Amino acid sequence: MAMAAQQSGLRKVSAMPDDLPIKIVVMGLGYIGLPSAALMARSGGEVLGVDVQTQIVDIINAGAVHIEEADLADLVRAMVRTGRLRAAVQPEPADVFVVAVPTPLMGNNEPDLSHVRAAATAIAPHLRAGNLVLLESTVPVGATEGLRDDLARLRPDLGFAGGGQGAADISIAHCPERVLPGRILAELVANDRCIGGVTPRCARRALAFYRRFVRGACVTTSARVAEMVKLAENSFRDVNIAFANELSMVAERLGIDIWEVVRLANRHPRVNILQPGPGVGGHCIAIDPWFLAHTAPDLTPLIQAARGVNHAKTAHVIARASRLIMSAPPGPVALLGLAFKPDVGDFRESPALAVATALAGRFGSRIQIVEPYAATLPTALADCGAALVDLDTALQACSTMILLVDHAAFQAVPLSERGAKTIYDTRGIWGDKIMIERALDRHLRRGAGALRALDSQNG
Ligand code: SAJ
Repeated sequence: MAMAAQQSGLRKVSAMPDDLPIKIVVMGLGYIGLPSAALMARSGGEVLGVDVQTQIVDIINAGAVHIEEADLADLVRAMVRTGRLRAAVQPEPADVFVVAVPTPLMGNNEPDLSHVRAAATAIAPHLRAGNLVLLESTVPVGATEGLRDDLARLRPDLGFAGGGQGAADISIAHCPERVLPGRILAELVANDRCIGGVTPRCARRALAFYRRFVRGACVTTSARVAEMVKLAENSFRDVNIAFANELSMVAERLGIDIWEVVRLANRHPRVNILQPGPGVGGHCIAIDPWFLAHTAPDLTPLIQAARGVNHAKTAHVIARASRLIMSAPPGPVALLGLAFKPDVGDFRESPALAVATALAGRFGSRIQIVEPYAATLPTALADCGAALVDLDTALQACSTMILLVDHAAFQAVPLSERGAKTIYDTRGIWGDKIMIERALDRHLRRGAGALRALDSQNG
C-alpha cells in the first residue's frame, strides 16, 4: 500500500493499516488513560503511556498500578510483561496520540484546560504526516478545534485537518469516554462511542482506530457535537440527581420515606428518578455541568441550580448529622463510607468525605470511620482525632451510625445487628426506613438545641 502511494505520487496519510501493529502514545495515565492504554496494548498496539509524574511511570513500568479499578492490575501487569505497554514522562513519535489528561475546574468554576495545552506542547515535536490525535478528556465545546489550533501554531510545517489551506497531514477527533468507575475496563470495550472529527474524514479515521478494541457501536459526528454530547450526558445525570435530592429534603420534612416514593414513582413507564444521597461526587458529574454553564451562563439556570441543590444536599446532611450526634448519648459515632460512590476506592470530590471532614472537625475523637477501601485516614480527618475502624468494631462500639456510602459490605449488615441503633441512612440501603426515620426525628429535635449551644461555644 505504501509503495503504491509512493508510485502514484500521492501523499501517504494513513499510517494505520488494520493488520500491522500501530504505535500509540497515551498522554495521561489516570482513570481513563491507563485502562485505555492497557486495552490498546491488548488489542495489539505498541503503547507508550506518558505521565508527568515519574512515580506513576515507575509503578507502571514495574507492572503495577497506582489506581484501584476492577481487573486493571492484572491487565497492566500482563501487558507490561509482553512489552507492548511501557510508560515514560515524555512522548515519542507514534501513529496515534490519545490525550486523556484531567480537565478540572478553576476556583471560579471555569474549565482549566492547561493540561490539554501541556499535552499539545509535549506531542507537537513528535507529530508527523499521517498522525491521528484523539482528545478523550471532557472539554467545553470548541476545545478540540482549540487543540488543533494550538498544534498548528506549534507545527507550522504540517497541515491540520479543518485548519485552513494545505494538505491535512494531521487528523484530529474528540472521542469522550463514558465509562463508570468500578467498571472501566468492561465499559471501555462494551459501551457505544461517540466520535467527533474536526472534519468527517478525521471522524472516519478515528472510527477505524476505535473499532480495534471497542465492541459497542461507534457513531461518528462533528467534534463540537461530540463535546456537547458528553456534557449533556453528565449534566442530565446531575439534574436528575438534584431532583431526587430536592424531593428527599421535602419528603424528610413531611416524614415520608423518599426511597419508597422514588421506587413507586419509577413504576410509571415514563418516569425514572435517580437516587437521593448525601450529594454528588467524583470527577465528572460534579464538574462537567460547569463546562456548559460557563459557556452560556445566561442560558443554563437549570444546570446551575442542579449544581446548587446537590451541593446544598451535602450541607443539609452535615447539619442533620450534627444534630443527631448532639442528641446521641456520649460515646463514639460511626460514619460508614468515605468514597464518592459504592464499591470503589475513589475519594475525589466525595460528599461522604466532605461530611466526615465537617463532623470530625466538630466532634473530633468521637468519630469512628469505616471505609473498607481506605488503608489510612486522610490527614484532615486524622488530625481531628477521628479513627479508622473496621465494620465489626463500629457495630460493637457505636450506638449511633451515619451511613454515607452504599458499599456492598454495609448493605449486608442485617437488621439484627443495627436494629437497636440510631441510624441516619443517607443512601436508603436499609429497608426499614420509616421506623428509623421516626426514631431519628425524635433524636434530631433534641439535638438541634444542643447543637446551637455547641456552635455558639465554638464561636
Ligand atoms: N449518585 C447519586 N444518585 C444516583 C446516582 C449517582 O447520588 O442515583 C451520585 C454518586 O453517589 C456519586 C455521583 O452521583 O457521588 C456520581 O456517580 P455516578 O455513578 O453517577 O457517575 P460517575 O461520576 O462515576 O460516572 C459518570 C457517568 N456518567 C453518566 O452516567 C452520565 C459515566 O458514564 C461517565 O463516563 C463519567 O461520569 C465520566 O467520566 O464522565
